[in-house]
Amino acid sequence: MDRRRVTSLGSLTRVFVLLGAGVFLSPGVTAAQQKYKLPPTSVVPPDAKPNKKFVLVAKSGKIVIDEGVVFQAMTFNGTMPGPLLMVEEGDIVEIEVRNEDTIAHGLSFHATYRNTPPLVGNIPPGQTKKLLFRASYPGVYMYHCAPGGQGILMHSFGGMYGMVVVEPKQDKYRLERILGKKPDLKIYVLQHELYASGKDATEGRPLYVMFNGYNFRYVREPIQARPGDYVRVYYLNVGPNLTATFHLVGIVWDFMYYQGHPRNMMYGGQSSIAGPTDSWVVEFRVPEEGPYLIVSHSFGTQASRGAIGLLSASKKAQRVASVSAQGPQMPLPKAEEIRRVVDTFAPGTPDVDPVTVFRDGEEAVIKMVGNSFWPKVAQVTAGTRVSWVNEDTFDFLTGEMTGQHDVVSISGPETFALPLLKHAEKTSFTFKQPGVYEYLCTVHPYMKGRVRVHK
Ligand SMILES: [Cu+2]
Repeated sequence: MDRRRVTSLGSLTRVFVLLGAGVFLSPGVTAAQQKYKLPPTSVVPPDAKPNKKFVLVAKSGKIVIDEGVVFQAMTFNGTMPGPLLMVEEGDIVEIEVRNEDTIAHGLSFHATYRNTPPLVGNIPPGQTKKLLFRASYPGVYMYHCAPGGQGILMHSFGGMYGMVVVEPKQDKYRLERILGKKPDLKIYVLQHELYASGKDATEGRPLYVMFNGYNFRYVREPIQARPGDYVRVYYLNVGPNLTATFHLVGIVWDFMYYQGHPRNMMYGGQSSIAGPTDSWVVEFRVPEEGPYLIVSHSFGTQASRGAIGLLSASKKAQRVASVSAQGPQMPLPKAEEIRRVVDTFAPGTPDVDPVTVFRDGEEAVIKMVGNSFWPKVAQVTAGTRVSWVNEDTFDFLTGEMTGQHDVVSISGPETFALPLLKHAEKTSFTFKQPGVYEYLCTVHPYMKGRVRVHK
């Protein structure tokens, strides 16, 4: 700006602005600032006595994610998402993490304002570790498995995550203050993606995107409410890849709070945008009877893939006080009732992992990407050289923490054990005997592939 043009009028304006700020703005801001007490971090002495305790058990297993659809998951406590953990601001919390699996796991706990990897970072099979912390900040947080390095990313694709809510003590949510009551209904919604392969996972092409562990879970069983109800939604987008826009058809939020902190308040709003691990608390009143769709407004990649629910309002609704973000615990269907098995890291049913046929005389190249082989099932004729190339770029560290892979036969007419590969390294084997060969990566034993060799 030309300084000569900043005349006495400019100076006068500045005086008014300063006066205005002093007279009208400062007292409010200052009062709020004065009232606000900066919380301590989460660091507590090792002998601090927890007033809340939780146990998270890491294990792998099959879970049901749709009618007749089974997912080979890595879980906390056998469900995906794992348990909904609720504490209050200021609580001293102990989380015991037991690894009952055959591979390393760990824990990353986003409500914790301290260095957690030395405490619960990498937990070998059979071991138990503990995290002790103060829940310093209110909000809606994610927790997930964190064995370290590449394993942190892969175990998130496997389904090891859940929601943590730290209820505020210092402040209240605005609608609670205005209405002078607690919510009639609390809905905890965790949005998450499932991938058919490590390749899809690293490319962000989900097979399913769901709320709380099951495709269209709340379309099948709508959440009940009554007109006039005060509803508070705790929404967390786990991802692990996609950004979501959470929306309720027919509702304008009265208030929304970014990350669930009561001070991060906005008025009104149709949707809340959430990248992976972003969260919101949104509050509204149920305006009248009727169905209200709960969706991720990313229609093609998310809503159509399972991220739709229903809030059903009627005067005589039998409503519950809260809807948990924990995945359902359903018995596995009988063998003949299983339509599909999805396994991100190993061959599932042929409809998700069809056979890729390589032509004669062509080099058959199988990629290793996202701790899975691609294609997972290959077909070649006898005498064909098959090559494996490692497309995983995180080739630091070792064990579950690395993206280095090898190729070792489990069964088949011939045996082979090919060397450990770093990123962009390649190895080959020529199959001479016809038959079906099953193989795995010994670093990540759940990473499996199959080669069918024809005459
Ligand atoms: Cu894990």
